[in-house]
Amino acid sequence: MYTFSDNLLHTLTTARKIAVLTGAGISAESGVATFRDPDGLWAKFRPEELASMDGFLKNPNMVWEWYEARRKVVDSVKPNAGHTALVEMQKWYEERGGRFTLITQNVDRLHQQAGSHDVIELHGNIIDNYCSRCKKPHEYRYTSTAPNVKEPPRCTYCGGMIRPAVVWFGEMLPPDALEAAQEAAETCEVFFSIGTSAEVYPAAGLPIEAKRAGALFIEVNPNQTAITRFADVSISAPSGEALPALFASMLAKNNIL
Ligand code: BV8
Ligand code: ZN
Repeated sequence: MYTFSDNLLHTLTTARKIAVLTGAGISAESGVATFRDPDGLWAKFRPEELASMDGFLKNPNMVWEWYEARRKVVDSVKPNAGHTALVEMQKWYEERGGRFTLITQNVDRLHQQAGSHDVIELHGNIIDNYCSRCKKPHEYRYTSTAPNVKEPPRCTYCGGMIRPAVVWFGEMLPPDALEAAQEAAETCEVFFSIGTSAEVYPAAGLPIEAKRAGALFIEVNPNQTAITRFADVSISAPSGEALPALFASMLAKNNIL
């Protein structure tokens, strides 16, 4: 059973500008492996080997198969109670004329599947594909029924290798997504960092930018991270439990307001 201070609940029920950054941890309770937890995706590999253009060019089939294996997981899982709580919070604030900006590093689209709207995807998504040479979008889609594709398909326009529409290490983030995320961080009253180790930049800089701009910084993570020491409130719990409990406490507090 989680209890939250009256002060925190008062702040959350009276604030009208909220920004949230999520990472792989929010999808963990759906059954999607995180990156840096001991059993994480990268426990077996180094990120540069797989999630980078160099890695892809050096070993296209291995990188392609890694993404197909992840697509298979993403295709089979559902959003969890943490995703759903964020959908309900977005609705609650918007019904009161507030602004609730959801920024994610995740590429699994579970936030959208749960019902969140206007999700800012800093690192792209694992569903779409495009040509690594001419950049044209490619229609390939992973499906659980189709025979597994062992190497990157070829572009119908230029013959280039097709790649997943994620942002790899060393690649710029989509400028409009990054700009929208920074604007939300700089103007919000409350900033949540949920399920991220805060090791990957520029995403990891957002919570600090928000705090510097005067926001209340709340971290939700069962483990310590690189930014836990800056958090005003640290909720050391799995997001699938903590977020529904927090939202329920907000509603209870609000009903007596
Ligand atoms: C950039 C998409 C400008 C692909 C990802 C050298 C050359 C180039 C760049 C750099 C360089 N050195 C450093 C950099 C910058 C680099 C960077 O930050 N590197 C780090 C490792 C130091 N950044 C970049 O390259 C970015 N681009 O800077 O461009 C530029 C360009 C050229 C040259 C210089 C600069 C691009 C970064 C994007 C990389 N793409 N993913 C894919 O998914 O395959 S990153 C990858 O990490 C995922 O997107 C992931 O979301 C992200 C962050 O990881 P987390 O989400 O935090 O996941 P993690 O496993 O780490 O943590 C999970 C957390 O959840 C844990 O804390 C755990 O405790 C918690 N948890 C577990 N269970 C739960 C839970 N929490 C709550 N509830 C639970 N139940
Ligand atoms: Zn092409």
